Amino acid sequence: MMRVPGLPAEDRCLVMGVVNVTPDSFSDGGQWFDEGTAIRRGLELVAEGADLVDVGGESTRPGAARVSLEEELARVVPVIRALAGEGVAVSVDTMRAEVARAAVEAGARLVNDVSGGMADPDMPQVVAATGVPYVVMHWRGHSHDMDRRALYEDVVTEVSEELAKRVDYVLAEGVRPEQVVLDPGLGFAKNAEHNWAVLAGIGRLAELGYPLLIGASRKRFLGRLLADAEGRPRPFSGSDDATLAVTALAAHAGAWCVRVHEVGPNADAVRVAAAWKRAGA
Ligand code: PMM
Repeated sequence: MMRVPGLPAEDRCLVMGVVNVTPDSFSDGGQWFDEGTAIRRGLELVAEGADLVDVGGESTRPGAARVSLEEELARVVPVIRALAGEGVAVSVDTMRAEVARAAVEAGARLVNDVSGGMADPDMPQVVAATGVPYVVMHWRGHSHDMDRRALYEDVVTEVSEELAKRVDYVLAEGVRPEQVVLDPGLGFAKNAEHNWAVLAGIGRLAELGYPLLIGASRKRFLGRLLADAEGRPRPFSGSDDATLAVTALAAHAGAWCVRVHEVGPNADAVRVAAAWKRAGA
């Protein structure tokens, strides 16, 4: 497995547990909004086997409006400080350079930027200065209108080319190659068909030469796959077993990390995938 400096080094895909400190995230909206609850949830995820805990204060659910900088800082910084103080490897899910800087000061060990440095032009330089790993996700615009940007001739080729351009850009801004982690951004300007193609194309995306993070957990395309006889999508909470299947397959295909809401079963799945791979090596 690829090693990323400053983060747990295991011979298997890592598991990143999600703590959304937001009132409106699409999959666990509002559940962990209170600061104390968010901290307890983070610790619970670690006890269940999370290698990293991803703390976010801005919802990226399709159609979501943005929160103010002040509000985002107030939501995430105390939670990050508390979890980092307990020795947890925390990542901050933010598109804002100011939030990334404050989060790293509070103890965050990774910056997870769903915009891949596109939303805030200061982000790559701030990340370069902190030296922490940086998740550059494939993104074509803010959530309020991302669905209309879901247009591709060949989604794997285009995501790969666009990610390569983002990498060139962030490296030119001073980020070092060993800081970079790539993420194809399932559900971000991608419909269900695009998401499946991207998952099937993990091997090609890995050819870019950077560790890959995959965030499929509870996303709409899983609910659609599992629709009932009337075509009604399965609710988010009913797609955790499907998430688990994606985790096992993604880990086997070489993903460096999976970002999930229910950590325990996914922590088991990455161990199954690692044993399977080892036996076949
Ligand atoms: N998805 C969401 C939020 N942050 N970060 C990365 N790197 N990759 C993702 O796929 C991703 C992300 C949206 O999901 P949520 O609202 O359930 O957190």
